[in-house]
Amino acid sequence: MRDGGLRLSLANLPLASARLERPAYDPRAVQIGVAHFGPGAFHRAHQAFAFHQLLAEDPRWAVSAVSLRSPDLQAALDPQDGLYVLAQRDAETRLMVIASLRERLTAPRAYEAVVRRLTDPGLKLITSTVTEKGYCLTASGALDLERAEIIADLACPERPASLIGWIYLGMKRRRALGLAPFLIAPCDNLSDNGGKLGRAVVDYARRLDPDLADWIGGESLFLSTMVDSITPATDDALRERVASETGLVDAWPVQREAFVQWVVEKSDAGQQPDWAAAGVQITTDVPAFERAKLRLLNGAHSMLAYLGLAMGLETVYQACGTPLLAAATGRLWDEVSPLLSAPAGLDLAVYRADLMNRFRNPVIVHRLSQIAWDGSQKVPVRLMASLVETVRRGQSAPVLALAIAGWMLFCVEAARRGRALTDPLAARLQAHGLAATGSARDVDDFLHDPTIFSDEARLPAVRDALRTAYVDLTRRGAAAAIVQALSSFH
Ligand code: CS2
Repeated sequence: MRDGGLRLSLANLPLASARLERPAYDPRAVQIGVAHFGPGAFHRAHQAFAFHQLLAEDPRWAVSAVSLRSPDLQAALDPQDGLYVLAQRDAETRLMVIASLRERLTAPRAYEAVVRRLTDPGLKLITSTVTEKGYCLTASGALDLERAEIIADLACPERPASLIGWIYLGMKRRRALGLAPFLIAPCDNLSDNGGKLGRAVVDYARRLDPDLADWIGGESLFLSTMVDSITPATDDALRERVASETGLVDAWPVQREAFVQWVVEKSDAGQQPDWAAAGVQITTDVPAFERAKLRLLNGAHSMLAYLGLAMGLETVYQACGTPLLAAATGRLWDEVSPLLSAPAGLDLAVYRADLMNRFRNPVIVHRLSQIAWDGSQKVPVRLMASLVETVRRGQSAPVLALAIAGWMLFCVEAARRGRALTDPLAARLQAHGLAATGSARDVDDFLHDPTIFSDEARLPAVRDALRTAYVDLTRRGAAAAIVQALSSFH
């Protein structure tokens, strides 16, 4: 960060250049109606922006940003009165100051403040971006009772560490106070995210307070949502640009593409905002939107990450500018498309064309290494689910198989080179990697790990497709293996 510059804050906002778009509401005159768990860059570029738009119409929907672990957000934004700059990057860049995060809390050192927030009668909604691993689920989708956070939370439910533990505690306290429950709208890249989180919370509550579990389970409190906007990590270039173009220093601005979509399940439960004023689409068919996004966008992202990194590339833009990977992306979409039914209003052919344009946005520097994180949580839902369904239809999907094999080889290479993996199952993946010999047996080792894959991934036809892809990849390298996969489609 620049030293000595004027810091972004409510008091300094009038001093910013005209380039900075100001909020259309008075940040001092709004009330908190939402608690968001996991306020990383994605939340701040996406849902916090939606609530920022909504606040111009209705002051009851400001956000309390609750970090489950890291104090970094609070340290960066408290001196800025919660303000930060969102750079919307396309042919033209818009710089907007977002003022919806009216409170920042770091849960481990602010238990009482978080409880107070969750039991505030004005609090109506919880949203979350805790990534796939934050749901603490086993490979088959049940609450993972062996996860360290869940073990700790069950032992000490008044001092939770997980989102699940916090929802339970908030519900318990609200019920005791005779307050209505809040709604919960999780915003992670998982199909049926509302259903999954709801079942995990009820399962957790069942072990502590069966009566409360029935109460939570009996209401329709969990809304599934689909969220989408490509959000590269913040870098110094962005900080510099914000400072030089606005005249104010922001310790932690965020950036995203112009495209932004939030689809929320239609429901009459609880008190909900005027979603349309927040730019949100309401539908009875969230699963169809989620499937299309997860399998096409995120599936292609993960393929580009593992195969692109193997080819020495660094960004999605570079990868899609490489004819072989662009062709593999189109082929992966051909493999996946028959498994999808388009939700009303979504034309899959147009969606695919739009996706390719988004991937080719030259001003978005989206690092493949960022996408490669947490593969054990992403690969099963983005890629393996499609491969299993294709195989069950008696068809083949060589590019999907190559993408999954690409992840396995990525883990093996990391272990061999002593490179740390960013993944909640890093230790297990490293063990698989160190045991690898470069033969088809490596695939079996990954496949048979029940913490990563469920039974269906162990179908013989899935295993055979992965063995072929993996051996090809290790022997001939990514480029030749892609050529081979492209030539063997159906
Ligand atoms: C990406 C997503 O990092 C990743 O795994 O695939 O973050 C992706 O950019 C978003 O889901 C887009 O909405």
